Parts: sequence; structure tokens; C-alpha cells
Amino acid sequence: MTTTPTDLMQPFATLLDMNAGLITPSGPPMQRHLSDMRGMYADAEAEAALLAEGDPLIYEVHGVAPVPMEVSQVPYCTTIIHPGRVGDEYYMTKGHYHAVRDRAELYIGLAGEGRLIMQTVEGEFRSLPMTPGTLAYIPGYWAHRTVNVGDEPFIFLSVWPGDAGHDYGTIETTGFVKLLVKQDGAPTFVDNPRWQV
Ligand code: PAN
Ligand code: ZN
Repeated sequence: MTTTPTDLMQPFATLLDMNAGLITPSGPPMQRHLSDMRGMYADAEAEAALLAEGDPLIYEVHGVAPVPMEVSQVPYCTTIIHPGRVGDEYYMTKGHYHAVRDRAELYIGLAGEGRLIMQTVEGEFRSLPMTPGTLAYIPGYWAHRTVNVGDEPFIFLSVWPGDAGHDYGTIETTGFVKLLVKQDGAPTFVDNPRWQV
């Protein structure tokens, strides 16, 4: 029989405000302003104009659970993507692969309307709509980015294996296969001119 470790971790609970996306208690949120994502939006002129106007807050991440980043743990956090666009392109997260490529993740929609876009290194592309209650499963090997296509904050909870890690560099270099832009008033996918395998 497996015995209990002597340095046994204690159970704990935090409180999730499902409408606001806040977790209590939690440390200070991680904030991503446009200046933290330079070059990730296609319209460089629109990006420069917004930076000159005051560098808008694009998204924030709240309450990564204070657990060791080990495979036996399941850290969690909320992401709040504010409504807005850089040119025609909706506000979005940076997006990443997991550093340990086969690690999966669960996204749980809490508020607002978004899209979860995913791709493989070979350029296979998928998109899932996310609204409150959506349980979106991201299998290993799929890079993932979320996009706010509504007029309110788009908020979701993420849960993932603690050793997954984040690889942002690959996406910073190639971007995603498609951009999500507002065209004729509706979210529309267009090819990313900078995509390269
Ligand atoms: C999420 C993301 C979060 C922010 O918790 O880290 O939504 O997006 P970026 O990390 O791409 O900036 C997750 O997928 N964790 O693995
Ligand atoms: Zn992830």
C-alpha cells in the first residue's frame, strides 16, 4: 500500500467570482499591455498609434494557485481579456505551446464571448467558440490563444498539469495561421500574411 508522505500538502480552497474572474485570495495579477506584445498584431500602424495614446491593458491573469509547478499538481488561474481591437484585430492573449509538448489543458468559459484558437507546428488549425459554461479541452501538442470577440470582458478559468511550462518563442516567431478580425461587424478569420512553417 502506498503510504502518505511526511511532508503532506494541506487541502485548501479559494473563492472564484465567476462574473468578475477574480480569485480570493490571490497575489497581484499579471498584466499584459500592448507594449508587452509588440509585433504580435498584424497592423503595425494601429499598434504604434495605440502605444502613443497610452499603451492599453489587453489582458490580465489572476490567481495562479500557489502550488509547486510539478506534474502531480494542477495549478489554475483566470484570464480576463478586455474588449477592444488593434486595427481590425481583436484583443487576444500571446498564445503558447506547452514547453512539455504533450501536456493538455482545460479552459472553462465564465463570462463574455471569445474564441479559442489552436494549431500544431505543422500548421493544422482549429477554433472553438467559448461562452459561459464552455468546457474546452486542449490536447497536448496544440498551441493555444484566446481572443475576445465581444464588447465585454471575456473571462475563463484554466487548469493544467503543473510541469507543462510555457513556450512563447515559437508563436512570437511564426504567429498563428489565421488572424481574427472584425469584418462587416462580425468576427472573421483571415490568413496571417506572416505565417510560416
Ligand atoms: C493560460 C494562459 C493565459 C494567458 O493560463 O497562460 O490565458 O495566455 P498566455 O500565457 O498565452 O499569455 C494557459 O494556457 N496556461 O497554460
Ligand atoms: Zn497553456
